[in-house]
Amino acid sequence: MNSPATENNTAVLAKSDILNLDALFSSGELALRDTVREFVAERIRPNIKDWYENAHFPVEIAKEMGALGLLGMHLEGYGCPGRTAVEYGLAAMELEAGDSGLRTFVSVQGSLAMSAIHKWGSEEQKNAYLPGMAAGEIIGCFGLTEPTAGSDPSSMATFARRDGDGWVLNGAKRWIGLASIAQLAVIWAATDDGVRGFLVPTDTLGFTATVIEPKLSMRASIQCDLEFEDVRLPADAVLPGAKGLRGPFSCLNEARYGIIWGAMGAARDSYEEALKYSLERMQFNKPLAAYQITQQKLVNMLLEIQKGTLLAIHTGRMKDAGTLEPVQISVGKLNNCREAIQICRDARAILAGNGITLDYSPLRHANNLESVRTYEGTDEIHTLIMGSHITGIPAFR
Ligand code: TGC
Repeated sequence: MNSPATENNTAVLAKSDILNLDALFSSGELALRDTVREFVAERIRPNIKDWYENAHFPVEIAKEMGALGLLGMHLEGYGCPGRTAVEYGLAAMELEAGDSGLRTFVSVQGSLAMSAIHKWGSEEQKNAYLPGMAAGEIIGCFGLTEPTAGSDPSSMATFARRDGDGWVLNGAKRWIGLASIAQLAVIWAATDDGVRGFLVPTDTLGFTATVIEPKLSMRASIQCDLEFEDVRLPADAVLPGAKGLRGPFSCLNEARYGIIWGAMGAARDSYEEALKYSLERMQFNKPLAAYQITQQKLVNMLLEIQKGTLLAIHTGRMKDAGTLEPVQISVGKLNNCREAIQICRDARAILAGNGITLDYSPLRHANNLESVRTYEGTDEIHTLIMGSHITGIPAFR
């Protein structure tokens, strides 16, 4: 039997948008998606195997992403691109089709560090940092999670005490993306006045960032342990608008929102890899795609990709309309991470032995998604946020 794949891969893949979801986007949104898709094809796809194998984050890509308008892209003013939530989502989807680690960089920089300053910072802080961060000249990180405070940030031990006009910071953070290459850290700490956010230049005496390694997931990305030993900060280091956990949680909403889209990017890439492979790979004198079990796997993957993408689009439209609630973000993050990881694993199964090499993307994506389903609220936390919403009973404690 002849294989149709090599004749026209593009035409085969085009049939995968069965519901014609592309019709739900404007021409401007599709153009932005294509630009990011090209960037991923040129800059990420040819290199990701080496970056992943060597646990390398290509720091030079920060300025390239800044030039493309990918950093803080849905923030207004202060040199930020001012794109819509849907456009930001489409970019996240394309970037994560390349690799979750690269999408995570955009997310930590834009949705966490920049959005903390944009939402809660003074005019002076916004002017000092946001233009450079949007350009990728200043890299930021966001320190909330601690060695003993992951799902429950209210138990954080990091403390900032008043010292004259300023502050002295002591404590530790864990799993902080980009921290060893960042110039600026947004650090959340308990104070006598509740949780506050602080802007900490990473060259401040007493600030240490140590890369966590080796990792089995998100290897083309950096996560760190942080230590603060009598870190002295001026009075104007504090973010004036943020008081209590609402401050960091509202930034997590932004990052969780991007994941709804990003996870579907990793799933789509895995599906496409499996579809192409199944059309080319001959066994028992016919392509794998000719077997009913393979077709069932592919169809089940595609069903969830189309549903998950619809969920992302709906969520994005609500965000742009200003009606999106945190519990609705939990719906998308929980569902799309859960489905994406299953899709990547099923794609790996179609690739069989070849699927365990870095020559193919699905197992790399599946491993990455173990991190993605864990950070910004685990599956369990998003389940409990929804459970609390529908029953009125918070079961976190
Ligand atoms: P609770 O008492 O319910 O709320 C405390 C205050 O926060 C408000 N709030 C939110 N505000 C905006 N958006 C949300 N999603 C919010 N969730 C809660 C709430 O209204 C309240 O405000 P106020 O003004 O009344 O004080 O808080 P809780 O502690 O009971 O919440 C429970 C729970 C489980 C929902 C929460 O703790 C939670 O979401 N836990 C998960 C934490 C999480 O996602 N951590 C991941 C952090 S990722 C990270 O640090 C690394 S970033 C990635 C990287 O660097 O690579």
